[in-house]
Order: sequence, then structure tokens, then C-alpha cells
Amino acid sequence: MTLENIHDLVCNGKTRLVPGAVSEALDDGIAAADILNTMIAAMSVVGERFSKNEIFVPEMLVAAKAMKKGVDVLKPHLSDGGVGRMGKMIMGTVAGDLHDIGKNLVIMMIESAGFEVIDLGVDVPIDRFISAYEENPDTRIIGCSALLTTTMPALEQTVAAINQQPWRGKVKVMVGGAPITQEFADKIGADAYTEDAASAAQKAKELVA
Ligand code: B1M
Repeated sequence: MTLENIHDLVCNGKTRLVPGAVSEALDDGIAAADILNTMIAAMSVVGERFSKNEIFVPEMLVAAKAMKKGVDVLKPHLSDGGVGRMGKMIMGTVAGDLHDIGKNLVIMMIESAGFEVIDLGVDVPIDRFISAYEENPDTRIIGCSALLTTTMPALEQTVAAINQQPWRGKVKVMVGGAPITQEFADKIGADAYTEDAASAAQKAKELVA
């Protein structure tokens, strides 16, 4: 099994074949991180094809499902155990946004870094971020993803609402997602921004150090 095969299987949404292909690649000694990066690159190709109207939402969805199945196989190979020793982190994709592959990868890496993650899922209303913290006041970081330019305002409103809470000083707020930049993160009053899942895990460790 080659990385090229995996790339094509994800691009073409071969949900049934991807898990076996990923297992085979692992058995062949290909590094889990290389397989993950290959699948991320495949999703970029899917996005480009969608932009050019070569494929439509159903194809994009099936490719996303294929990637998820592959990530499920990779997960034990990317995690180093010890979940929870760094404290709790709340994660969710903001209101109106249904993209969760990136968020799930960030969760996987953050868990690998030793955090216990409370995953609020996608399309998370502002109040849910707030109530999740109030239910878990020992949370050290709240992470919010936004993957669409049209949900950047929801990210801004979510961070603004968190910033008004009396407990704001006790928790760090981290943001990310393809359209987000450091400049935007600074503008909306987040404590941290990172570009990808690996740097998110590194940043989370720094934030609680
Ligand atoms: Co959507 N979609 N989508 N989509 N989709 C994009 C994002 C798009 C760029 C495609 C394109 O046009 N080229 C485009 C957005 C354009 C824009 O914003 N202006 C788009 C669109 C338009 C849409 C719809 C509006 C399409 C429609 O219905 N007409 C619709 C919106 C639905 C909604 O959310 N309300 C839609 C729907 C969907 C599907 C449901 C079909 C599916 C999502 C399935 C799922 O997630 N379960 C889907 C997919 C798969 C994509 C693409 C192809 C892939 C997204 C992805 O998973 N990337 C995407 C094109 C692309 O990204 N190239 C696209 C891989 C992932 C690993 O990267 O999500 O960036 P990413 O996450 C990274 C970083 O951003 C970062 O780390 C992650 C891992 O390295 N990160 C963080 C993320 N969160 C972080 C948090 C942090 C730190 C870092 O701290 C807390």
C-alpha cells in the first residue's frame, strides 16, 4: 500500500476501502503522521475540485467520511496515552458550522498531549460553550474552530461572550480553522491561534505551563 493509493481512495470517497488501506500502510511501516498528512492533502484536493464545480457536496461528504474512517484506524498510533494529566479542554465548532474533521484532528493531538477533551461537537451555540465551562470549572482551555468565512462572525461572538464571563481570567481561549489568522484571533480577543493540529497541541501545553 502506498501513500498515493490512500490519497486517491480518500479523494474518491472509498469509505469501505480506506480503513484497510491505512492498516496495510501501517503494517508496511509507513509512519502514522505521514498517512495523516496524506489524508489532509487529499481533503485539500477535494476542496479544490469543489471550488471548480468538478464535484458537489455529496462527494465532499463521502470523502470526509472516508477520511474519518482512516483517522479512526490511525488514532491509537498517534496517541501517547496519559489522557487527562494536563487538565481539561473544551472544544467545539462554532454555531452554523458543520465541519468537524479539523476539530477532531485537533482533539486527537490535544489528547495525545495529555489533555482530557470535552467535545461539544459541531454547530455549537455560544451558550453551550459557556454552560460547558460552568459544568467543568476546572477547564483550562476553551477551543473554538471555524472553517467557513461565513462563520467567522460566530467565532467572534463566541469569544466576545466568553470574554464577558466573570471566570474569564481562569481559562485560556484558543481559536483555529482554515480562514482564521493570528490577526483575526488578536482582533477578537482570543489568547491563542494555531494553524494546524500539531501546533495546537504544542500551544495548549504552553498555555497551561
Ligand atoms: Co465544506 N467548505 N462546506 N464541507 N469543506 C470548505 C471549508 C471550503 C473551503 C470548500 C471550497 O469551497 N473550496 C468551503 C468554504 C469557503 C469559505 O469559507 N468561503 C466550504 C463550503 C462552501 C461548504 C458549504 C457551504 C457547501 C454547501 O453546502 N454549498 C457547506 C457548509 C456547511 C456548514 O458548515 N454549514 C459545506 C459542507 C461540507 C461537508 C458537510 C460536505 C464536508 C464536511 C464534513 C465534516 O467535516 N464532517 C465539507 C468538507 C469536507 C470540506 C473540505 C473539502 C474539507 C474540510 C476539511 O476537513 N479539511 C473544505 C475544503 C478544504 O478545506 N480544503 C471545505 C481538512 C482538515 C484537516 O483541515 O478543517 O482546516 P481544517 O482543520 C485544520 C486547521 O484548520 C486547524 O487544524 C486542523 C488540522 O490540521 N484547526 C485548528 C481547525 N480547528 C482548529 C482549532 C484550533 C487550532 C487549529 O484551536 C482551537
